[in-house]
Amino acid sequence: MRKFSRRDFIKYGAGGLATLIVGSQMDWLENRAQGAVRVQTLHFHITDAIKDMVTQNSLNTSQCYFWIYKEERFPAECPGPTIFTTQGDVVRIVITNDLDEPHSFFIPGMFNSGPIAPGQTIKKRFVAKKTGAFLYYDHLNPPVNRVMGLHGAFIVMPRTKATGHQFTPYERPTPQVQQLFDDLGTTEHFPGLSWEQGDDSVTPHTAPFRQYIWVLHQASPRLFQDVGELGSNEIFPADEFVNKFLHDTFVATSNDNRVTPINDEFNHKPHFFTINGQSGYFSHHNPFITPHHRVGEPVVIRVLNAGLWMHSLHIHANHVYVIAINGRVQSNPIWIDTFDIYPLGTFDWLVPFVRPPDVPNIRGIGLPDTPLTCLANPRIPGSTPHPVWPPIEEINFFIPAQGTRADPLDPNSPDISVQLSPLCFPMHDHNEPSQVAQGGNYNLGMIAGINFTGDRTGSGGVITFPNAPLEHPHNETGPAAGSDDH
Ligand SMILES: [Cu+2]
Repeated sequence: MRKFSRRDFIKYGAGGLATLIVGSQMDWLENRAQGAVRVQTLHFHITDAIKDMVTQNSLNTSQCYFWIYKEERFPAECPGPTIFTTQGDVVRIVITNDLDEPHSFFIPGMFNSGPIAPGQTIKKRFVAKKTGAFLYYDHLNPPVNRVMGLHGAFIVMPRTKATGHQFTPYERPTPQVQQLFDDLGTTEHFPGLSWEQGDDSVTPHTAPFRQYIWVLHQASPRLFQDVGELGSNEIFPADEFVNKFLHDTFVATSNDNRVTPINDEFNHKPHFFTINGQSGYFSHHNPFITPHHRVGEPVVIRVLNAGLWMHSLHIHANHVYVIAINGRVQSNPIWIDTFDIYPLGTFDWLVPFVRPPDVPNIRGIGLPDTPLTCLANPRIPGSTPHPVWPPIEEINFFIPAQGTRADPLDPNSPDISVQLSPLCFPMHDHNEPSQVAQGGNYNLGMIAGINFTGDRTGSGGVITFPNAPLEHPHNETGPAAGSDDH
């Protein structure tokens, strides 16, 4: 049930996903693997919130009601904060249920709070016994409570690496995945850094253990409102929820997503498709979601589907290795650019951050060697034949031309030129309905990207393209940094 008196408001596009590290110190943390708040105990409230969605503006109000896990030091958001810990660590958690029906906190195979009654606070502890990327969620009245927004990511890192090997994200990687990580930064195929290596000597510097968490979700303002408006002792029927979410008749004519009042004709299908609660340009330009790295700086992306909808994520610029599926480390880490994920599914990608394959070279697409030479460009004064990489023509190009004013008659109006740097590539979902928002706003859906900010594998040493973000998400000086002995 909705609690108007205590619900939170979520401002859209506020930034990255809040990150918490719980438990003891660990090697990868001491290496500044994650910029995050360190805590000994998680303090969660199960509560509700109204969020301004991606299409919200003063003419077209567009809000959605959610149930959320709110960690007490962070602003309200769906999903809940990403929690990092290390295998073997004890996780302490205090959870209060501020809503009017029983809720829970559940991590498959690791922890089950059991039902937490309305108004009740529980205090528990558990051991993070296996490595990997897990969803934490409310598993009561499935899938209603989870899909209403009660979910987040729980990442367990290995305490050590195997002797004579490089770090992987797993306690027991398969030999094939171990080989892949051992090859990063040590072979001709993967020049640059290994996953566990950072570099403080450059600006912006490169953190070790580069890792991104993508929690996928779909939001239906009409359906979530119906759940929120139930009486205090009522439980929304799960089969009705699923049926409306998936099969309600599509109505394209209403633009009314408002929580109050809402158009009775409006359908119950999802209208918003999010990664870490963001979509469209908010996710695409967010360096906490879209990796921004140089060639030779491999990253891991953990993808977790908290929703009810299947997605098929397609990443450009690099093929990626699928190193784990649904928690299982792969013995055949296939090399792909598109991969399916189902409700409650997870997969881990290793993005090698090799030179983008559209750069012509001698050995073949994406392979490391000398780039071919391009002709002089007659449109660029003084252009002479030069290697096609680094992409100096692209990164030095402006659209429209530099110095173009918003008002051509006013020399003091803003320069509206945009530099084509860093080199940006999309990641989008091939399940087409997810590319829109609110039934039709294209490119405001489930998209992110992969951006190349430089190259550390060329003969000229480490180079950085213009406009690389200075605030690195996995950096102790990042916006979420801090510590707490709560
Ligand atoms: Cu594509």
